[in-house]
Amino acid sequence: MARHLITSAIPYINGIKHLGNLVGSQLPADLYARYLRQRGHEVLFLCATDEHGTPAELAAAKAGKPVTEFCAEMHAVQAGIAEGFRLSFDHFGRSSSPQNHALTQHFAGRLADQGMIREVSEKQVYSNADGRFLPDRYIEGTCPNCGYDKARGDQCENCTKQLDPTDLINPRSAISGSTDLEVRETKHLYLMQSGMRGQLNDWIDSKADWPILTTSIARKWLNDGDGLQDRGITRDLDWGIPVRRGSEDWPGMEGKVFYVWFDAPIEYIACAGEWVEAGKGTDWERWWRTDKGADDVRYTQFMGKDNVPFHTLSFPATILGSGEPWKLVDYIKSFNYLNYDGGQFSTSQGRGVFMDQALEILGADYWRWWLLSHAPETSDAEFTWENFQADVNKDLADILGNFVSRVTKFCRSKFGEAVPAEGSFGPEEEALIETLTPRIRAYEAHMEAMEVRKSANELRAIWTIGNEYLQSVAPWSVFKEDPDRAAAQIRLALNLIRVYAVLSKPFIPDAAASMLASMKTTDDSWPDDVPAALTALPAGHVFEVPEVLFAKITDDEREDWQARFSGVRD
Ligand code: B3M
Ligand code: ZN
Repeated sequence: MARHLITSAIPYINGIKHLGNLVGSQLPADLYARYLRQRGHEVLFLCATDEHGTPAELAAAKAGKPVTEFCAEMHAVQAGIAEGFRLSFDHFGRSSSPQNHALTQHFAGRLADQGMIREVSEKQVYSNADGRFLPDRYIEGTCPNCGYDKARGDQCENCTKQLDPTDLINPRSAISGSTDLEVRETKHLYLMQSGMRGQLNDWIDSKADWPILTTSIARKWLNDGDGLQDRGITRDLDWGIPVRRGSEDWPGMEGKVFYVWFDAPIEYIACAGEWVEAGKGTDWERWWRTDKGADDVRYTQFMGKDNVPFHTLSFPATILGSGEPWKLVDYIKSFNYLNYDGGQFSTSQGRGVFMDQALEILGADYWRWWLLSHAPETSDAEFTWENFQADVNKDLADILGNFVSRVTKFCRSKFGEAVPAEGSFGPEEEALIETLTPRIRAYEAHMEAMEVRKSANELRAIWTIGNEYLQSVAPWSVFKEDPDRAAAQIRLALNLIRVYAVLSKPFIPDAAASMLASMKTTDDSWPDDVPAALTALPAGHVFEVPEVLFAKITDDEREDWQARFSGVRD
């Protein structure tokens, strides 16, 4: 039994995330959190909305609402959708919380005390047409590194390089498209992370077990001459955390706020404080301070590849630079992109299926299963409606659903709705148990290693074993000659349903719950001992035939959805 702190990249507040975002952070984080809880570990799984910065201001303006009201509403919307997908956060916080205000100001103060902050008088892009300073991400242009022509001033989405707006070739305002930009003088705080290259390099070097995707991105920017430049951590904006040095004013910084990427990762920590304030826990420092018990916490972060530089360079620089005993991440699981039907999912262009829309057409388990079993781990993956229909129908309806339905219905018709007592296990049953045991051990190993696709493949194989067993022993034929033998087979198969429910719960929690409910058991103990687990439901234990677990997606539905989601969302 260990203690696991798990965070998922915190979704930005300005809109609802698409399925590509979901599978790249929150969903695999949830899979891991659920699995570890089931195995008896103590888990704190945190997520939040990332609420500051210009995109929130602009989205609020577009919605005609004050930004605080907009954020509160959108937080509630996102929390509801997370619940719809059964994301089992211990707390879903807000980066605009008082806890994050205090902690962000605290970190800035500490960093200043440690000589890690310098003040820079800099020239910043002002848009005459828009009447405002343009934050980095609201300047677009051509990436000097890869030539991509829609690079943003903070980062190139194409090659992941962190940028400064003045690096862009042919810059323009992303708000109005205007090129009438001028440079004005303004003062900002810079985090002196460039001096930490050696320390960060050693830290990344010590992470030999991290996914190559994570370390390759980190190394790329560490070793690239300007990948670890000092970064501005303040902005000329209204909406954000006011720049203060701890609890003191910061002369010269009046009216400015911290950069959203400075305060967002600090929210991982602040969120634990919000969790306590919400009455869900008692001691957050035990998870985050190595001087207060967090040494034995294992901390895992989940995120899409575009978020890796901030988590491997800037946030660790903040933590290390503070000189305080905060917990550093132990493992970063990162993901490639999921593409949509021959192109990219795109929030800005409204292309693809968004989380709210997905739940309008199908239950969470369909999406959870398909997304996780196609997680973009070693390369980008692609969502197509044909593949979604085919795989969901095969895996969930034909393999798992069909097994549950055949076993329970056959039992009801021949023996009634209770586990039959007659007969005993023969060589086929011994063989089944023998194949199952190493499969379950392999599944555990993949789940522990956060190998999402491999875990899904193993789970599917485990379901298939049941179907194949049923097919080969054919209790419906055996029954005619030897009803006792058929009874033993069905006793085993009914027990297999319970075991399947337990193993499948991290992937498809709703179906797992229905399976356990139909088996009328609350025993969801993990099958450490497989033979014993297959006798957990004793002879005479009553059950009921469940409703159809997974209805098949019809061709009509598929075509309908394909048409409905072919355009762009406004
Ligand atoms: N908010 C991801 C996004 O919404 C970004 C992650 C922050 S993690 C500290 O695009
Ligand atoms: Zn680029």
